[in-house]
Amino acid sequence: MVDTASRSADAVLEGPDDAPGLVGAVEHDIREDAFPIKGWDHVRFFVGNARQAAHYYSTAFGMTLVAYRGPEQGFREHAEYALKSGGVVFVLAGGVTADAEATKHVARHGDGVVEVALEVPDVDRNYAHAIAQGAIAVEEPHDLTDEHGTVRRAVIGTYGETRNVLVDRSGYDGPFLPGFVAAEPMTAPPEKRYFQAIDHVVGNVELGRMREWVEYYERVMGFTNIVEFVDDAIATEYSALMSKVVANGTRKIKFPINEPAAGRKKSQIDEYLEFYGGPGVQHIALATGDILAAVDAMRERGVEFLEAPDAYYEDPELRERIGTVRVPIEELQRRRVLVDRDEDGYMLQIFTKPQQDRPTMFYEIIERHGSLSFGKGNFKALFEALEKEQAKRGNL
Ligand code: TYF
Ligand code: FE
Repeated sequence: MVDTASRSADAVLEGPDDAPGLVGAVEHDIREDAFPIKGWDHVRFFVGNARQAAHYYSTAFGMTLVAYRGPEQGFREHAEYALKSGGVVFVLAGGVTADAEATKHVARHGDGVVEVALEVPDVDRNYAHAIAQGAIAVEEPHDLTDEHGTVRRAVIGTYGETRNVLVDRSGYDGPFLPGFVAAEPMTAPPEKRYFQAIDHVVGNVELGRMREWVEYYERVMGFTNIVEFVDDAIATEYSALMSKVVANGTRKIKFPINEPAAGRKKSQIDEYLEFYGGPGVQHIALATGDILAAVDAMRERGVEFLEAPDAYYEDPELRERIGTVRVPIEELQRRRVLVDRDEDGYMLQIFTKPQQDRPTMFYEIIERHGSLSFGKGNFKALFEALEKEQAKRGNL
């Protein structure tokens, strides 16, 4: 297939995708780690109609189709579309047959994340360490090869039916993974990408099981618990949840894990677990250098965001807590962008509404300025906005 697609995509996507400040990364030598990770590789979704989903991520999220594999390449079960925005790579896989893996997964869960893939220097070493530490074995290390080279890959299990894939792509120079062919963008890529890196990927797990999954990542991947939100932080009179964040040494890879907690109302996490049919990925936070432009462009293209009330912006306590940020508060208010500050700096964030028919997965857009915050100062306003939507669905 022609090369112009990957060339035009690269032109749009050039520039630093992994500036450490973008995702709150810190100086750290991964050679010291028992489970070294270079960064996020990609996120793979099973969806009901991959062609149409790829079009939505192209038009509404400003992503660019770079690669494809399906029946035409001899993969009879699935049609898979790989899209990029800077360093963010999503793979949307849809079932072509009634008994395809994706078809069955979608019947149970609706559209959702099945694989969170991490790039590692040595798949065999990471896999061996993980298994020795009690990781759930899914696929042993193996090679994927085509005319562009070889990718080494292994898979371990995590919460629900979600998996962590380990990838070493140092021996490969093709459009995405062996078996994929380069593809033309579906629609003209935007002049400026809306986001360029994954900041964190959040999992929802059953009541009482958060600690277990936090310990899993501590043991298997050598992660450390960097933040936690216990009942008093989140389980106010509002929808209750508990959350702990584990991260690798560079802080590039951050996995918050939520569980429901008893509150006055049905937890947003319970709603997710009910409609997804078990644990899974709740949200992906996408880092941007310009959240105002991103939100404007995405709204214009039909993406719906949660709306913080005017009271949030007019609260003198907020202005006191936040101090000066790069734009007047009115600019944030106009777009319903939230802001939080900690001892290291500040961050701007906003959340989409669920992005599929079921009230399950959604996205966060985040612009960090020194802070490694997860938006604790915004929980009250955020969860009130979230519950307004939950109530509209009759699930509160
Ligand atoms: O990732 C986080 O922890 C924050 C906080 O429904 C959060 O973004 C937690 C739950 C939720 C929305 C945001
Ligand atoms: Fe988040």
